[in-house]
Amino acid sequence: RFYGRKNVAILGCPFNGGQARSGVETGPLHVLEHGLEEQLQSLDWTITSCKNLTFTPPASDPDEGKLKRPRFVSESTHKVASEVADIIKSGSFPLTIGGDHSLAIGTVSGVFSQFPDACLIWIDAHADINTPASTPSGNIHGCPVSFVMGLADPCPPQFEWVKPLLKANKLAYIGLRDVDSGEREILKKHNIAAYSMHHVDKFGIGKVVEMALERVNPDGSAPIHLSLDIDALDPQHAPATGTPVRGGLSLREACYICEALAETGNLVSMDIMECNPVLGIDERSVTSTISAACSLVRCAMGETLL
Ligand code: NNH
Ligand code: MN
Ligand code: MN
Ligand code: MN
Repeated sequence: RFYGRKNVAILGCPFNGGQARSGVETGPLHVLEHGLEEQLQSLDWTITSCKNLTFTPPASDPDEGKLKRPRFVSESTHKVASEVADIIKSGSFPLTIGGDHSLAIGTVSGVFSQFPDACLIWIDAHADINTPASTPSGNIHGCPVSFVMGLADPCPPQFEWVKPLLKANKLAYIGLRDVDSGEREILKKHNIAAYSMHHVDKFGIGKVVEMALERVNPDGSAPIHLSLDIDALDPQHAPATGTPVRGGLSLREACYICEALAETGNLVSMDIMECNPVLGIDERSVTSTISAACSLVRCAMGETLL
């Protein structure tokens, strides 16, 4: 397939405008300082580019209804969308390092503009499918999925560039355990494949991944975009993140998901989001979070145990 060449373009996105806690913008630097480029090279990837985008907040950015910093998020994610699309056009695998998860408005838009039949696997404690009406916080990192599905009705004027490229039957979640009531209704209404920690406990991670792929990619041929929020992991493995929720995926369960997606041979793009090194209580908690993020990327990009 297309990715037989194993070219990767790393896109560092030091962006924090989708939520209120500063520090998440330093995530990309920490992940790269941990040696991710060398690690990918030892897995036989050629790094075709490694760049950090710069995001400058607009001088004026009034709330749009409940939504906070709508212009900053829109302009930043628009830029990410065009970078991701360009990377794919150039024949590389976009690996996007956040930054907060609102960035996925950009990554999903970019991927689906090039692979209209793609599916999306969203690994997170949260569903991030709030609409401008349902968001309890106004933080856009809790809304990206609703934006790329076109559920925001009316679409906030700042986000008119976002096309509804993602269909409900092309989306599956794993790891959910903190879902808002409005989000729960949306998941039900659109019959979205959503596997919570309850399902992971009940069926085991192997079966859950199999069921998720069967739902979104029944014939096994669709390109896959993986969007991974580090808070999907239990805080004991990834404490340095803005909204930790106990009772999460073990490091091995999360690695397994990534390995299983790599095994399909259809993974075309990946996000690793929401590492916030500033929120680590000590050096060790920062290092464990960053090293977990690097492990997950390596597993998704072909690292095997034997
Ligand atoms: N659901 C909450 C909200 O919309 C929290 C979202 N926070 C996240 N999502 N970290 O991954 O504000
Ligand atoms: Mn550092
Ligand atoms: Mn989350
Ligand atoms: Mn998220």
